[in-house]
Amino acid sequence: MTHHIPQTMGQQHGRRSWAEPWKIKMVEPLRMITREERQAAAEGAGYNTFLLRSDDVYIDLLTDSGTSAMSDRQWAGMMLGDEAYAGSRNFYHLEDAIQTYYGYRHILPTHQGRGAEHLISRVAIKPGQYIPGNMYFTTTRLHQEMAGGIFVDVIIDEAHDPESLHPFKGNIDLGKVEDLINTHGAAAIAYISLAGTVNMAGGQPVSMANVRDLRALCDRHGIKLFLDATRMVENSFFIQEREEGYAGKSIAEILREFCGYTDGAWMSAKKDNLVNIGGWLAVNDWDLFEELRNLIVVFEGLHTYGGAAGRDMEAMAIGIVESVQDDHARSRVGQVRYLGELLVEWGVPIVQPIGGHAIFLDARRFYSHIPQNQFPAQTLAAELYLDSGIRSMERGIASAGRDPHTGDHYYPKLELTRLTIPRRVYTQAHMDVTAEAVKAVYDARETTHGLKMVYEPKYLRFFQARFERL
Ligand code: P61
Repeated sequence: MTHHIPQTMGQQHGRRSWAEPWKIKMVEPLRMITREERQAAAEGAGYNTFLLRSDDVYIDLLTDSGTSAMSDRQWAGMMLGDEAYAGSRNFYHLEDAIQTYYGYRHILPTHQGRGAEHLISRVAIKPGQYIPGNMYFTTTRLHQEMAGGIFVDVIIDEAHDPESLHPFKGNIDLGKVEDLINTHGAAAIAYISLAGTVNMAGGQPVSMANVRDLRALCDRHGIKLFLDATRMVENSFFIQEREEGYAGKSIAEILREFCGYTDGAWMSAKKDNLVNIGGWLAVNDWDLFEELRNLIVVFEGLHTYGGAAGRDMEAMAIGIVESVQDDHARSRVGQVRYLGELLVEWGVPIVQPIGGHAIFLDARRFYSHIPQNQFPAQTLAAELYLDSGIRSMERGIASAGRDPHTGDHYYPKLELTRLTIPRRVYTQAHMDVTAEAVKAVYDARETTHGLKMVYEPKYLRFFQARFERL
């Protein structure tokens, strides 16, 4: 027998290892149920991972939204909640953190990201106007459509190709925006909707050069540029790593510069900002702010709490400061990358380059024998759960929904299953278990059949749809 010398993660990559910049103070036990119980749970959930009880899940990679572990500082901050109806001190802490790290002037807290999307869509879109954006996001596009707007995808073509290795696959194709302006006129554009690390494309970043060029284009035509800042910290990490001139700048400096090219932002604080619930909306223009500040009292709450408790605003303010630390960002994206590199090494098809918050399995290549209208990505999420109790999320035809004008399915080029890594929650061993489970499902791919949808809700159907096995 040859003697095998074990290697650390760092040694496998020819470098020194790094570790998470925290240690664990409190744990939550996990439970694994039997294969028979998982079969019953999957059937009961209509093969939709959103309908599973979390008690029936072993490793939960459904989402990185609201699933982060808070720090001891954040929990201490929760005890300092000032639950006054008006003018809570925690609001001013949050306002200060957003002004300092994101750089926007006027801030409104919301209950979560879609609360902010609702308000900005209502105020900034006139019925019939176009909203060019770097790939759709489910809630973002729905609020734009419900405000009477027409979303137009202007992301670069490479974003729709899971095998393209373009380093900034979240970039907007300025030519596509110019074409839209030439056809309809600048007045027909409500604003440009730019997202950092584009979720549906696989967590792909936008370069600083791209946002700078967009700013210039917007200035030439008098169009506003709004940012979905949900995962902008992770986007800033990729700029630091990949873009010339940024290796020596901190994540905080990069974030601030990037936001500085935009007119405002909405945020799901449940991601980068390391809280379990919350969001915010921020703009620089006073008149726009006045309108938003008035509307928020109708839908969210008074402008100094929006949809949040004082304690939650405090946790957000502290989370913002923690999130922009370079070692946090590196270990966060590094853990995602660790899982992805194992899968790439084993020949499992995933979206590349590996993104910031999740591994996206390419269900089209994974199940090349299952046609898109038999929901290959939904099938893969169900199979992974049945194999190992790991919960993932469909990001393909079910998520894309239907065109509101024709009623037909949207047929997205990307048919993906997302393994989303919560921040500061799981260990490297959980990533190993996950990688091996994906490999087992991949090895059994040829005998797997697709699904049919048997119940379809009207809005955001993927959340509550039910399926049966074919
Ligand atoms: C997620 F299946 N994301 O990724 P809210 N912008 C962006 C998001 O990623 C985002 C929101 C706005 C979730 C939760 C979720 O189809 C789904 O705080 C880039 O969730 O309201 C949320 O922020 C909305 C899961 C949302 C979904 C929609 O898991």
